[in-house]
Amino acid sequence: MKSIYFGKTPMLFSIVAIALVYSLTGCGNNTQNQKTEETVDTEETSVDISALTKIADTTLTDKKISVLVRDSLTSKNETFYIKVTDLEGNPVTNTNLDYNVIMDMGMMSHGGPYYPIVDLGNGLYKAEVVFIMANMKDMGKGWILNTVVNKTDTLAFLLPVSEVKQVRTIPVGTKDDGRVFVSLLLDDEVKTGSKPIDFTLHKMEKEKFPELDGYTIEAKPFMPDMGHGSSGNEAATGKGNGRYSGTVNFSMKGPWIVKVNLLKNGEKVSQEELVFPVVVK
Ligand SMILES: [Cu+2]
Repeated sequence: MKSIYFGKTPMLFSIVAIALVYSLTGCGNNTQNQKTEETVDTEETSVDISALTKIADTTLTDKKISVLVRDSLTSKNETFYIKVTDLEGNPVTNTNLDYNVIMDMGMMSHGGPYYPIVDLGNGLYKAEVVFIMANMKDMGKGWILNTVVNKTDTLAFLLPVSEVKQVRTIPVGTKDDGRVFVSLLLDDEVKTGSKPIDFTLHKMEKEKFPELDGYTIEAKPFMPDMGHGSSGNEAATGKGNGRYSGTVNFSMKGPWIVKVNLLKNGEKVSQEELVFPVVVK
């Protein structure tokens, strides 16, 4: 059930149970008995569940599936969480959970890049999706998260994905891979100093968006108002699975941009330089 649905009828999949749950605000609906005190360790950081906001939930006969986000979902590379509990709210750990995403734009539908689900234990699962655009008013249902429970039940959640404040995902043409989505994983505001800078790359291949390795990502901070850059920057190199990590140095407070180019064998292979704004506090 990993298919991505194109065409006018994206919801024509075999469904035992469908629930469309939508909440316009971060306050969530039916947020009773959410005792979320526990902390789950993942490979990179621990997830503080109490800091997450429930944006949607639905109930199957014997379990409840909730979608949790850190703040809200915007048009960029986003990590969010899916929680499985019994009807009393206790974690259910033996679920086979999978997911895919599709954007229903009314006249057409398309997918987007997404990473395989990660079982964090204790009924909590991590999903990571690059929302390559925001939901558009009066144009279809917008982004739909299909969660597949035990390979049989598909639950469709409407995801409220709004326009990102500072652009973090930009498509660019490349020499070898056609259109590539470059996603910067950096907050809108960061502190001064040297820090890691992470990217993901995905290309388009028919209806899919595979992870893209084999590049070096040059990331150069620049302060347009003052006409200077900084020293101590290191290009982002591949870590596998389309993930890249480098170092940038924001040497003073104020508005910066990060100028990004894709390189192969030291040669620039992206059609244009990408510009990501960052506010340094
Ligand atoms: Cu779209």
